[in-house]
Amino acid sequence: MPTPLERWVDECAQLTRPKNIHWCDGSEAEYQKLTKEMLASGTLMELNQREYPGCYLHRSDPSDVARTEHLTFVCTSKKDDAGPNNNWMPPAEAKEKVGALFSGAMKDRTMYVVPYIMGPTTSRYSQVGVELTDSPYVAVSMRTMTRMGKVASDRLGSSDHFVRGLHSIGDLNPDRRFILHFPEERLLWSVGSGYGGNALLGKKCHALRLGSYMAREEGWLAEHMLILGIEDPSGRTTYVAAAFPSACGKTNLAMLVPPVSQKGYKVWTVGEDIAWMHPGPDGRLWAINPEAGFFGVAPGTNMKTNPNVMRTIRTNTIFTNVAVTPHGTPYWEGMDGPPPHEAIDWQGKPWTLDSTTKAAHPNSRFTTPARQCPAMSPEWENPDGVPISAILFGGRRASLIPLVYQSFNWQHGVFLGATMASETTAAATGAVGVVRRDPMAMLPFCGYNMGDYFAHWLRVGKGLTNPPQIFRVNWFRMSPEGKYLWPGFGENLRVLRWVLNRVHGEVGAAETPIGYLPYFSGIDVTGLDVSAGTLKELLDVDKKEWAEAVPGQKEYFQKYGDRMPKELWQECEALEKRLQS
Ligand code: OXD
Ligand code: MN
Repeated sequence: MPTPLERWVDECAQLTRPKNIHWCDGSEAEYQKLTKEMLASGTLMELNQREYPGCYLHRSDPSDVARTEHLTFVCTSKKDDAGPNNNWMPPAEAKEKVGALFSGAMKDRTMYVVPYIMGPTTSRYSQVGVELTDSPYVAVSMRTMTRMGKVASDRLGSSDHFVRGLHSIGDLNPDRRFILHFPEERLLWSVGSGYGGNALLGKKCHALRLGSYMAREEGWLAEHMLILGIEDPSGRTTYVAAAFPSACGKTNLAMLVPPVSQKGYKVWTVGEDIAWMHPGPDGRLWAINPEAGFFGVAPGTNMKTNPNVMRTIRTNTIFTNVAVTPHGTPYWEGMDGPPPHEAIDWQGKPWTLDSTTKAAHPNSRFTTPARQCPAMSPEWENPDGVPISAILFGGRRASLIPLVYQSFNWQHGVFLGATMASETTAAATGAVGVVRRDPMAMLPFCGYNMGDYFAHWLRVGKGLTNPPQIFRVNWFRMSPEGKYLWPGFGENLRVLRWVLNRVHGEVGAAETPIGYLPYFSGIDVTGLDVSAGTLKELLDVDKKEWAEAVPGQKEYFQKYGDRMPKELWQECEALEKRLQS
């Protein structure tokens, strides 16, 4: 009797007609073999193996360099269940339309059967998925990003309980590119892209879009959040989860290195992009990182902004769309040291210092194993996860939002997350630098109606006897002259210290209309080039500006009609009232 997996592989092979089928075991030998084949075909290029052993370069099609949100669909039976936050197609229509693109798509290609686990191998919170792909680049990247191969097929056995993901790079034409989610069937279909979040289906498609849908059904949270532990000088470690929109410094924050001034503190990385959080028997929220690797943004990464990741990516890393120096080493804008005089740019064209174009694509990436990161927490693969004491919501905002503030309670905290907005970045196609609403940094990743998502957050909070405290942060506030007011990076630890002090009830705070703000003495700025005046600007709450912002928030909530929980409307009104008094 064929297993459910064998039956489904057979069905997909009937549709896509691959020349061969390769069942991935996830072994080192298999990785080496696939790498060798990709070097021969030009899919990968060798980087300087003395300086970057086991590291390769991949160049994607120039039309395929970021997640494509406008081609991403949630196909629920009812349109309202996908919500105004998602593109929607009826499932039958989606299958017909995109089925035609899959038909014969793997002719002359190998289909790789990629079983994977999201989450630590033995955790009860982990999930098995299987991606069928015609891209060996995807297969090897999945080995880095997940627990891939035999370990996953062993866990699956003959069970029918797994997320099914069918992926073909198709012909890479954006007119024939679709990333489809069928949450009611735990099914993913992606065609026409070989890039990151579009193609490595375990990450955004499974762990976030389907994950969030399943989390609502089952009473937990799948979030676009890093997880870190902060060990203080007394040896106490406190765990924090933090949501930031794409390319807002999440990876850097997750691996923060305390500056010398912050002696005795240590930051431990548990995850840098996604958190699965379950209510525990003790009334706390427990988080696991479903991933096993980092798919991080390269530009701007250097020994100052993130020394830990710079060390991580020196071996066994695939770089995508970075530039290469004549020495065969990777290069991107913002790397350490002077830029090279000449290089080969991300499209394989000659580049010189005088060029007006970027050498690396602004969304160029590294795919690297988490276990190589020197800051990984000893708890990062704990099957029970880590207990979360604080949740941060952050965005990139030049004005309005203070450096940090705390919600009055869980419901108000959900309101802070729901009203998040941020300036857009290069992580998705579209204009960069435009302020867009991005509730909880989940706008591109929530696999169902966001009104229902807010209601789910409220419900989860009600079930926690010891919920995390909720904060908003903004490292990006600017002076009227356009200068960043806060130094950011490692110095963000000073803000995290206030968060810890609040969580442990060790410091007071000023009650303002928007939430609890630090007293000036609450943020340690010793030794920083941050004057008392600057700190005042960073923590300023301009009641008039805030009052002007509320109608925009209400207008956004209106989009969700009767799916919008009344509690969040009450929060709007309560905020308005506090601003008037
Ligand atoms: C990512 C993203 O790749 O958020 O993590 O775009
Ligand atoms: Mn992300």
